[in-house]
Amino acid sequence: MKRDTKSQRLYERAVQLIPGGVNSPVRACRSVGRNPLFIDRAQGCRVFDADGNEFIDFVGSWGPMVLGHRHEAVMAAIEKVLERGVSFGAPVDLEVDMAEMICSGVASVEMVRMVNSGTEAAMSAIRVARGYTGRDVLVKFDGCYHGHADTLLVAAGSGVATLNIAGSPGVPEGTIRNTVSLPYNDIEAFRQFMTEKGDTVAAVIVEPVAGNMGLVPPDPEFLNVLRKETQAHQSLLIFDEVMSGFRLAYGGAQALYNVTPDLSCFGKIVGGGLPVGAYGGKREIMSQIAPEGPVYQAGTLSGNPLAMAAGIATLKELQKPGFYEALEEKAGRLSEGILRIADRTGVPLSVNRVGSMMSVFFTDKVVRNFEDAKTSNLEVFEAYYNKMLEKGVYLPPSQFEAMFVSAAHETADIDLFLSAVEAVLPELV
Ligand code: HOZ
Repeated sequence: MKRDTKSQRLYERAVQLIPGGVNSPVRACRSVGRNPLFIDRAQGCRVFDADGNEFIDFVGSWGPMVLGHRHEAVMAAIEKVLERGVSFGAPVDLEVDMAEMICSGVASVEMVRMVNSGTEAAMSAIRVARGYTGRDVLVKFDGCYHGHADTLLVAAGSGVATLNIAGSPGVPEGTIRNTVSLPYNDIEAFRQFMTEKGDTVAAVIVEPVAGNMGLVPPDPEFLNVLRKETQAHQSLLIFDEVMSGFRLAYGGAQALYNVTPDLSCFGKIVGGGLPVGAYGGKREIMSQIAPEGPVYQAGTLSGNPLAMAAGIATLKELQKPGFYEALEEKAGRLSEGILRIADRTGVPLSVNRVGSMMSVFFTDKVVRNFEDAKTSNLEVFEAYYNKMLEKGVYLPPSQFEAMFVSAAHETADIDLFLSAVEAVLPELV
């Protein structure tokens, strides 16, 4: 790996003008003890930094790049729409096409509203849930991250966990007074809360497969219990599928686990790498949103033709026969390979995986919730991250993030990752 001279010079400029030198905190690499590499370009499953170093990319822009970078169909779709313009602030045919694709792809979604980020999707879904039910209380789960809207910055995962920020200054106590966070996968704690307070609960929001405390799958009955208890108390169940949507199955985690939420949030993949978010669900709920109903939500660039074109092109590729099966085979090869090597080298680690999302935790515990995830040895994770980077493997710079396999990863790329792990793990013991 060549010295990161150009990245360093860019960082020195950036840090003068942008908080932490970055426009989103985790990518600052603070938790892995280094300055960030500036990425110059990407192609397929590879990224190339400002100094010309080449890496196999397992960040995938934090999830959107499920096809890999610069997929020909996505690039062609963007180039074609550029001939028409970039933003009109008016309805565009592509928004209807996107709405039809989401509603036909996800059985629980009868109506959908496009926004510009996962944060907007989650905050809007919560607002319409509160407007529809006339209730205020929101239940979330420790370690889940649903964006940085004030009401959600309670025991959050992702960057809040990565930087070990207790809540967040600037969020008035009154704003989070109605937010309750319970342990993920703790069925009894949830049942007890709903028994006592269920009739005050507007909504329960959950990552059906948690990706923001590292990857943590739902226990077999967890999602079913959320569904039953919310139904019993006329609360709404919101699946935050910003990360899992269209990644774990075309119909999302809700199709994989056969649990039907009232509202769902999407992002990342549905924009094909361009800024996007979406929320949708039952018609009787979504009809509460302005201008059809009184719940207000707006966005100048919502439904932007560029993002719609990139998202539609991406979803069309996901519809092709065998797409998810091929992804599953490659991701399974990776997770099983890592475990085999760990067994041989005696490094205490556990791997959680659902489909093409996974995390390596440096703990001997099975990681079922945020407290388990926090038992991971963060010093070992830091050493693992930096040694893998030296070997040409670009990982999420945080124990509390998931890594992603894309369709652009070939078996050879998976085996290069495993060769790097084979070399690196013994150095961590
Ligand atoms: N929400 C992103 C991952 N879950 C964080 C990306 C960043 O902060 O760079």
